Amino acid sequence: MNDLCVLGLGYIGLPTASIFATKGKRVLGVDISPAVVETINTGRIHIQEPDLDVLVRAAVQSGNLRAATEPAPAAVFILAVPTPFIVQSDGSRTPDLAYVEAATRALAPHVRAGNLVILESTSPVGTTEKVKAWLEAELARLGRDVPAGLLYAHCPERILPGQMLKELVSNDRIAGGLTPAAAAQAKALYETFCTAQIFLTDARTAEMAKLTENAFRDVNIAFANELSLICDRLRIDVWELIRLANRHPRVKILQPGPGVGGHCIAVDPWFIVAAAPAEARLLRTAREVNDHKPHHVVAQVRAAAAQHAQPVVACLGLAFKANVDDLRESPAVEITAALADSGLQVLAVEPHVQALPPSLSGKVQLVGLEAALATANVVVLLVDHRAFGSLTLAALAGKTLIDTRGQIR
Ligand code: SAJ
Repeated sequence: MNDLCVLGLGYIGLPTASIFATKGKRVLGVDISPAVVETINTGRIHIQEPDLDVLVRAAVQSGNLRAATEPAPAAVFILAVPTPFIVQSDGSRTPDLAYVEAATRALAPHVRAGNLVILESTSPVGTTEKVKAWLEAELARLGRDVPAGLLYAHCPERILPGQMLKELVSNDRIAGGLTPAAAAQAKALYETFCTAQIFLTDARTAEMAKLTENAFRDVNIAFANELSLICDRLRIDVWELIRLANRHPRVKILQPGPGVGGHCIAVDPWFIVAAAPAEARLLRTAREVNDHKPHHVVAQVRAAAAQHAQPVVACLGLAFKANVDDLRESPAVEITAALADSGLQVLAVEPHVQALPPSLSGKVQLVGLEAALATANVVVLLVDHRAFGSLTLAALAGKTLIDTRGQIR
């Protein structure tokens, strides 16, 4: 029998399944995509993350990691599926737990007495309780009794894209159980590879802790983004301002950018806002400030383009942040699409992808950095990729530069 069955082989499930496998656990990785399953079973990967290819290859070659489209019995089940939000007609965002519910229900034929079910997906408060209720409802539907001693815990991941493998091992973790025994068993499991501290708590506190961490960062980035708008109005260099203010021993302002992207920080605060709308006023405003920033950048670029008789805009970077290939919820994609939709000729440079996402294909041309700089007269730095690190103001002489990351000096 498998020691572990990990449901969802994306940015969290795949590294987690692989690291357990390299530590000697027999792991079945499950994904609904046959293409993902086939890729992993041949020791390759479908996402980009430094050193993940080496880890997955080692896990598969050891014989301890196997991928399939259906779960199978295991001692521990880990749910690592997406938890997006749904935009309601009134503009509010509510969590979409459909993937968690479907993955939980898929476990029902396979759970046995004493199994531990761990929810790793970032989830609204109360989701671990729902996992238990969904599993019990599905067992009833199948005519099965609830196996004795099933345990449930929430152990949110905290790893930073771009540094996942390091942080997987060295970040402190939280193990929140529906019961103390569940939390203790989850802790014992993660000690297989986690060299940092693992703190025990209840599932609701663990769920809220994960949301709180990302909401904290969102509010702090919103502060920086709001400062950048204020500085634009007051004709102050925001980067210089932040550098100077951060010399105060208790001030640590983050960096403004084109907006906040990715599947975590731009999403998770909404789970708190949806659960406590009257109280979460600052969190909602931070989301609105960060979501507004791409519109500000689009307006800046359009104003700059209007100064040229035949404007050609080069958008440098499409990923949601530096040195990753992830275009999900990327403000850079949103800005590039909006510029193309406004009728401008737009070239996109993204060294981390081979093809444009659907929202851009047919609208903009994906080109190399040199080709873009040879043609464009308006250059918009959207992502501070290392690949753009050698760009200087001198090299861009004669062009209008909009540097949303404050990188080019
Ligand atoms: N950003 C700024 N200015 C900054 C820092 C970030 O504009 O000073 C932007 C980035 O460009 C990006 C977005 O914010 O668009 C988010 O990037 P990030 O690097 O702050 O965070 P993520 O989304 O890659 O990962 C976060 C991390 N959470 C925290 O740092 C509290 C990570 O530890 C979590 O595991 C991850 O979310 C997750 O999966 O929840």
